[in-house]
Amino acid sequence: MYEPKSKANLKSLTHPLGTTIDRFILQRQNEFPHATGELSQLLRDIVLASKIISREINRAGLSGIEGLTDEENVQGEKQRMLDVIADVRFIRALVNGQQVCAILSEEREGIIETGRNEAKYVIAIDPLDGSSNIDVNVSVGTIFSIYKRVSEVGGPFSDKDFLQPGINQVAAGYILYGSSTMLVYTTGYGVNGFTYEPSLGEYFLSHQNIIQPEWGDYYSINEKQKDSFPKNIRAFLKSCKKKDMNTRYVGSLVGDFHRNLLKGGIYLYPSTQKYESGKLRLVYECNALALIAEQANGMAINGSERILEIQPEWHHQRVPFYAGSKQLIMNLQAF
Ligand code: P6P
Repeated sequence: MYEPKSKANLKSLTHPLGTTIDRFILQRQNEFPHATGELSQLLRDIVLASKIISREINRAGLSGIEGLTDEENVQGEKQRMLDVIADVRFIRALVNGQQVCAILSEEREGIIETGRNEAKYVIAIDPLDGSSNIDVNVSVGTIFSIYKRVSEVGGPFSDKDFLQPGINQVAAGYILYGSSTMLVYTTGYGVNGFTYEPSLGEYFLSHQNIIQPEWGDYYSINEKQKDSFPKNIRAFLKSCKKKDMNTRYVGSLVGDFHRNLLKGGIYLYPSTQKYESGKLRLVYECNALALIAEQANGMAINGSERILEIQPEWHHQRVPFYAGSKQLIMNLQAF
C-alpha cells in the first residue's frame, strides 16, 4: 500500500475534488439508510443522456444538425433538430432506466407514460433550453426537476404528479453545454457542480457545495421590451444602472443563471407585452433553478412570492422569473 511521506500528501490524495459523479451519488445515497438506490439510478440515467447530448452538440456544426426542423413545439417555437435529438435521447435514457412512471418535456404537449407504474418518481425536463444559440456556439442547457409521485405507486401516473409546488422537488439541476460541459444539481442538501472530461467519459466533482455570493455585479435581462415591463422592474433596472452594474445576457437561461450563481448577479424575465405571464416555464425551468438558487443561499421569486411556493395550475405554465443573489433579489422586492 502506498505510504505517503506526510499527512499533507494523504490529504491531497483524498481531496474530494476529482470524485466521479457516480461515486459522489453513491456516497450521498449511503448517507440515507432508507435509500433504495432508485433516485441514484435516475440521476445516473440523466448523466448518461447528458454525455450523449454533449457529444452531439459539440459536433453539431460538422454533422449538419444545428438547423431547424419544419415542426413547431408546444411553445409555438420552431423546433431545431437538436431539440428533437435531445428530447428523444433523454426520454429513451429515462424509459430504459425504469425509475420514472411519467415524463413531462418542454418539447411535448402531453405527458409521456413510461409504462413503469411501479416507479415512484416523475421527472419534468427542458431537454435543450436556448437551442437557438447552438449555431452561433453560445452555451445551451438541459434543466430537470424530479418529484416523488403523489399518485399511488403501482397505478397510472396522474397530472397532479407534475402540479406540485417546487418545494416538493426531491432533486433538481441542469447541464450546461458550454466551454466545458457541467452538471450542477441538488437533492436538497447543498449544490454541487461536476465537470465532464470527454476523453474519459466521466464527470468529476469540480465545484463542491456552491454558495452564491450575496451581492453581484451582473444583471441579466433582455431590455428590448422594457417599455412593457412592470413599473417596479423599470425602477430596479434604473438603480442597477445607477450602481454602474454590468449587463450580461447571453440569451440562454442556463448560461446566464450559472454565471450569476458562481459570480453573483440577478437574472430577470418579467411579464412583457409579448409574454404577459413571463416567458419562462414554472414546472420544468423555474422550479429547478429556484431550488438550486435557494440551496446555494440565493433566492428566486416571481415578483411577489417564492417560486418554490407557487401552486402550478398547468404543466406548461409561464411565470415571471427573478433569480440570483439574495441581496439583489431583496433590493428588487423593495421596489
Ligand atoms: P429573449 C431561450 O429561448 C430562453 O428560453 C432562455 O434560455 C433565455 O434566457 C430566454 O428565452 C431568452 O428570451 O426574449 O430574451 O430572446
